[in-house]
Amino acid sequence: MLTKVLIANRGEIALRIQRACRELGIKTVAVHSEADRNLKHVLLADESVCIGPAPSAESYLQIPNIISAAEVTDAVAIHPGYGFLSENADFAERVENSGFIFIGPKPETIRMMGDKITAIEAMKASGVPCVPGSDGPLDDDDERTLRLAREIGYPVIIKAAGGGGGRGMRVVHSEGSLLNSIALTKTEAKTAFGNSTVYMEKFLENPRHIEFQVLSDTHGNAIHLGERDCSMQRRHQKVIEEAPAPGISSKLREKMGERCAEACRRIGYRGAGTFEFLYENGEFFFIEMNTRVQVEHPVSELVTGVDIVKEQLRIAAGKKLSYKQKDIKVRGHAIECRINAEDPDTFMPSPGKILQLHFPGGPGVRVDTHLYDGYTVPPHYDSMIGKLITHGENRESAIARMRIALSEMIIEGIRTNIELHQRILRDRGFEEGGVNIHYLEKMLGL
Ligand code: MV4
Repeated sequence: MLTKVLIANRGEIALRIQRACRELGIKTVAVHSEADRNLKHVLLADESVCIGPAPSAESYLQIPNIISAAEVTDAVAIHPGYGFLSENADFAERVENSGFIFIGPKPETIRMMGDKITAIEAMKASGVPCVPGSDGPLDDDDERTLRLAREIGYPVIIKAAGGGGGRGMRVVHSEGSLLNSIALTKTEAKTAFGNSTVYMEKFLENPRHIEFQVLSDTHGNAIHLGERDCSMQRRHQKVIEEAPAPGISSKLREKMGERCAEACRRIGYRGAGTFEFLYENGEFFFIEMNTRVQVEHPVSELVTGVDIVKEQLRIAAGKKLSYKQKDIKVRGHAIECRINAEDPDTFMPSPGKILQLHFPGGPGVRVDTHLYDGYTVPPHYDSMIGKLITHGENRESAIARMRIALSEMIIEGIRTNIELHQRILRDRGFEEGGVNIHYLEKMLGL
């Protein structure tokens, strides 16, 4: 096994990674900014190194500082968590060139998935269904572009190859605005991503966002852990996720999951990954692949019993996956509520000192958080301060447990979105299950 892992992240995921390391007997190095000296995982780490001032750009995004910290502490591997440098191919490359193991895919795989056009190409070639579209970049031949859009059928969506996660896209409803919209998207893409390449897809009007979790080792083995429904979102920020996705048959799950796993084998994927799909009228359409562990990984862990972070560490150590596909059964239902330090009305971040804290418990309740009594949530980072996850024999039971858990939870001193979760958990549409990506924004009157 790995001897010492540097955790290049903060907050709940850093703590989650530290716990997985401890279970496997791996020593941990915490790196932190000047504002994060009191993070729970920093206080608990075997060693810790300050890597810069509070702003992420000067600390958690400083590649040389992180690699130096690995050097001085004799870490053998670096876990990037999610966000920050987790999907930065140059970081992965510099980690490997410095003699450390990057806990994630090969740099060239991250690069391939970072370019949405090459990602779609690879998936199409591997038999993963994709959205009807331009099958590559749009060129300067306006007649060809107009013809293409007519064939696909309006509305279409123009997306930046370097975008993703909702950045760099524009919906076009009719031919009159197509060329101008493409020009605008290209200009924005050049500024935002340094790459003006754009592509076109059929715009799906009312899809659900469903994603498949995969694990792939360095011995040619790849499995899937079923899917998660992440449709309950606001402004591209997921609010609630669940597994399995309501209404997806086990037959369709196995078919789609196997296609994702097969794609992993074909491209020599390494580690944990997520295939993002839009799901509409009973059909799946691949849109993007994420090459990191995701915030919502716990719902897949609760329904399969697989510890995804431990598998990441084992894969990075060159071990084979602990499971074959036949060992993976989706049991019951899990729901995750993302707890944010934010104003319930304006959604503005609400950092500050935690004056009173009480977490729920009982059967099927999991709390992934770095909060503790007296901790001060700094203003410099993402407002997510934890995740409340429940598991039950079925969806109704997971919902019942979540309602109770939310009612037990006390976070005083800062404002949180707990009331928003209580509202959603009482909502009829949510209760029925299978809402689309626009549901929450409509419910909030946005
Ligand atoms: C789409 C789409 C409809 N049709 N692509 C937004 C985030 C990025 N990952 C892709 N996104 C979308 N791509 C086609 N062809 C609608 C969205 C979209 C969306 C997707 C998932 C979750 C939330 C979303 C919110 C708005 C738009």
